[in-house]
Amino acid sequence: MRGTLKYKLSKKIKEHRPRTKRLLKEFGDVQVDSVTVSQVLGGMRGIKSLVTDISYLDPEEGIRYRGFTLQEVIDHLPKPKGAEMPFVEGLFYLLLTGDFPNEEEVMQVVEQFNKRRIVPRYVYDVIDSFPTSSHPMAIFSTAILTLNRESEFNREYQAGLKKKDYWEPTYEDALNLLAKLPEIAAYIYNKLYRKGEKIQSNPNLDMGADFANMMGIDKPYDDVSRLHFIIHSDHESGNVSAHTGHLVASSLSDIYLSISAMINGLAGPLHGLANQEVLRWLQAVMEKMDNKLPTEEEMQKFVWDTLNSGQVIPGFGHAVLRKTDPRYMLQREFSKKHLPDDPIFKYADLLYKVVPPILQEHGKAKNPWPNVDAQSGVIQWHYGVTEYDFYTVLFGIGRAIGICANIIWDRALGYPLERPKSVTTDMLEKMVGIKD
Ligand code: HAX
Repeated sequence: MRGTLKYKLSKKIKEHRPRTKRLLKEFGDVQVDSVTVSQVLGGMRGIKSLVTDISYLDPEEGIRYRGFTLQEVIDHLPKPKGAEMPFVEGLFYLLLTGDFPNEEEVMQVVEQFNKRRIVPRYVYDVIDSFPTSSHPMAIFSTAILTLNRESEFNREYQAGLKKKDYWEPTYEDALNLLAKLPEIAAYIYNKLYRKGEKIQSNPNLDMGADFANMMGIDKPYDDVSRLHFIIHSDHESGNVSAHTGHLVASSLSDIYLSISAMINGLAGPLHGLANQEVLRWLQAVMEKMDNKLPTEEEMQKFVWDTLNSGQVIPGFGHAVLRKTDPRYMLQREFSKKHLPDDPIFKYADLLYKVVPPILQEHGKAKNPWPNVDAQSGVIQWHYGVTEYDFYTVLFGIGRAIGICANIIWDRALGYPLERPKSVTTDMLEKMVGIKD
């Protein structure tokens, strides 16, 4: 066990535990934040009430994983031979430990994932029983849920597990699940859109390359997958998917139940589904334009038409960010290098120019800039994944990595059952003095 990710993690956990314990014991009454009526009625925006050391989202700068910007993460994680993007398995190591793995350490994680990637037959049966008209996110969530019978955590909990050891079987469950997600996703894709042709997983490949293999798409789709999974993995713990995963896991539901739940949150159009909505929106414009690139004025009109009909412009705005999302910029750079002449990229780039000033003039959105979802579908489309209903499944594979890392640490640090308090409207009216 010495030298493995699990060993290193156990050392990090031992070092970290006294910090949480001391904060609770000596400083438990220190005030962190206060809460206003608009926050209570406004989706708890900005209330500081969660802890995670895995990522931090600065409104102006964007996400940092373990203190590193995405560019630093991409520059410093080891890469497969000849690849432009790093091992996704190395990212999991970084998120869990806070350290960049060396080549040997990353290869150990790749091997761990490879050993655990076989998907039980009954999962395929459940997927096959869905009508082909089902949304892939519903199938993905159910397939993950079905795996709950495999949970080591449940088995050990039933047998009488000590609280300080909860993280260990949770770690095993997390690896067992993450290793299977690419195959489950590719199977769903092939069932829905490729008449059920199944391409076998290749145990000699890393996660990104094997996913490209099972999707039947040539290079650089392996790098597209690595980039996609890495940049979508975590965005602090208050967004809908991360928070759902954390909340469900706080009742000691296993990883399978928790990740299935977070996938359901990700499947909403204001969250992860926005990446499919962007493509749907662009396709509608392309149809109206007979595939010609609109002029700036024409594009402005399409944007205003959407706003005037009371709909949001998908891929723009953010609950926390107040600048262009660095995840958007990374994908834009990738697109400029690999698909500069792609017509949909040109459409998306025109939107980048046209939408922010319109949203500013419209005067509602606090952040007029593009988010991650404004670009991710454009790249997928270019490499042949044109079935945009599938895009959020890809997001889900990435997001599961960060949420699993968070849940393992939640268990290691003994974070309790989550239970905020609610009030009634009457109570609020009394608090502000408009009712006796
Ligand atoms: N187009 C039009 N109106 C927008 C807008 C957009 N892109 N973004 C925000 N607004 C509107 C809101 O609907 C809201 O209107 P009302 O006051 O009438 O309700 C107003 O501006 C204020 O909203 P906000 O405070 O700026 O934004 P929120 O924190 O409430 O919501 C959202 C953040 C991301 C949900 C929002 O910007 C949005 O709906 N964007 C489009 C959908 C999208 O791209 N979602 C993906 C976000 C990234 C992500 O989580 N990916 O998974």
